[in-house]
Amino acid sequence: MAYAYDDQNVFAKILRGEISCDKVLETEHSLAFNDIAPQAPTHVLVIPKGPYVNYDHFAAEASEAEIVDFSRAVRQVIAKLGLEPGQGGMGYRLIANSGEAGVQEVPHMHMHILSGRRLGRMLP
Ligand code: DGP
Repeated sequence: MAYAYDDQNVFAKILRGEISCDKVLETEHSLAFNDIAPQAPTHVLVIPKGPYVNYDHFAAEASEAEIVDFSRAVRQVIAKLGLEPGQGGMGYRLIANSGEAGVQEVPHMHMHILSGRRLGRMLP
């Protein structure tokens, strides 16, 4: 089934410059900015610039250049904020809510980077 991308979603508007964001980092294919409703002292969202609905769509159809760029952009944010575990940083959690079960609200692929406090366990 084809993925249907809605270009009126809020992250598409941020990418077009129609809505402002608190930018953390930008690369050729990715953009990172602070979440508007932070769930932890550090809460950054990383999005690909391409029109991908969710992680599934991105991983299936993005180019290798976009996927590598995105993966490195996540890591660059982590390094910029000094979060690297085992290298003086306190660590972090990555979350990519996708679809209904994941309770994804914004239908543009995004990765949450959460840190700044010890987060509750998610798995038993
Ligand atoms: P999710 O449930 O994974 O789709 O999370 C969407 C996140 O996007 C949520 O944590 C709040 C954030 N968000 C929604 N609208 C905006 C916005 O206009 N600006 C920013 N920076 N973040 C937003």
